[in-house]
Amino acid sequence: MPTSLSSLDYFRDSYEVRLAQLNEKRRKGTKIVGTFCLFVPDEIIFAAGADRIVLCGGRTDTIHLAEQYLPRNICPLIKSSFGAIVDACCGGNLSCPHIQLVDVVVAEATCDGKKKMYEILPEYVPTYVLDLPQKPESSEAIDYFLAELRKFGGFMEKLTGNVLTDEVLKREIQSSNETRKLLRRLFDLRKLDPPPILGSEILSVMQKQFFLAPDQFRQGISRLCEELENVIPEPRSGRRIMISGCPMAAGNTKMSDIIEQKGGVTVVEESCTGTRSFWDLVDENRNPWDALAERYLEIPCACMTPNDRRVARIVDLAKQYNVDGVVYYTLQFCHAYNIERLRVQQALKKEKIPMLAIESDYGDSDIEQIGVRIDAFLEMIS
Ligand code: BJ8
Repeated sequence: MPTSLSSLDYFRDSYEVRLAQLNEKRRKGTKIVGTFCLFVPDEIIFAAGADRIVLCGGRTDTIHLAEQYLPRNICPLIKSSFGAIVDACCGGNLSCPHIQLVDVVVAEATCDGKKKMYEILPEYVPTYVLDLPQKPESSEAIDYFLAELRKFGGFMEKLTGNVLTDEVLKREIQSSNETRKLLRRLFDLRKLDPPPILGSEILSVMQKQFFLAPDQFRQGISRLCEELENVIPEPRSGRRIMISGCPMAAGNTKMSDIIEQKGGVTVVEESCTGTRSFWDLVDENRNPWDALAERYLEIPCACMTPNDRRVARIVDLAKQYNVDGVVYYTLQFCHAYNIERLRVQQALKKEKIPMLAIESDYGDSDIEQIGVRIDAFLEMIS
């Protein structure tokens, strides 16, 4: 679909600029951390004087490589990410050049598939695993997570040789909050009816959030907000859809594309490539470690139990964005999101908000069939 938004060019060009920046930083001795999940706080990495890039794979072409090592029946995000690493480390091929840039992977104990993949990673790249309590609302969880974050801080200090002070950490918290507030401003614009921008356009921007440097990303988001606020953009009409579920990592725009090719318009994504990454701020008036532990433990990921917070958030977002329907998106074999679907469906049903559940991988073979189901869903809610 054609776009008239010139600020999106900034994001298209930003990739090469960032790659050059990362190479230069490495040359000068800055440590680069690769991450796979929102639960790893950027603030700690930056406060220790390192940089970070996200390594989550959204592409199909590395999956067959991963399948030589891992079972086929695990989620495509894990296979795609692992395949890129194997390709780079064993084949020397840079199907994804990012792994060559990182000094260490900071992984996290979330779903079983990722946890087990992280046990194999040290054969290819140094890996540190941040542990997470699985019941974030239990009374012991916050202390446990706080201790884990402090341990991680110690690890980062050793890696970089820098001392991680509270003062610098507070500065990084402010910086990350600034990004979160800007994203709120951007997403608020999507509440307009019709929205001024397509969901697929927003997704391509959000997929760069944890790859670009924070100031580089903020510059682009500011420009985009200003353009959407000041230039009267071409309205994007269609049934208003929320996508809720698994992350859509760079390379995977399948769901968003199908919805918009069929005439719907995605107005919000309840996802780690959507609201989950920025909705809540870190409290700037508290001890920075306590504030980080509290905020990060509140990320409503389906790997946590119970996860009432997410169910409530989805209903709230559906109302705030005045959606006509929710497409519940699960990556194939992601049991956490797949099983949580039932509770989400029940909560939405109570509010009379229609929902369509779709489970898919990164391949093309089901595009037509998903299209037929989306067509029928859009017709039903019109
Ligand atoms: S905070 S959603 S980024 S764990 S890899 S859980 S799709 S089976 S990515 Fe995630 Fe952190 Fe949670 Fe977000 Fe399922 Fe696949 Fe596991 Fe996945």
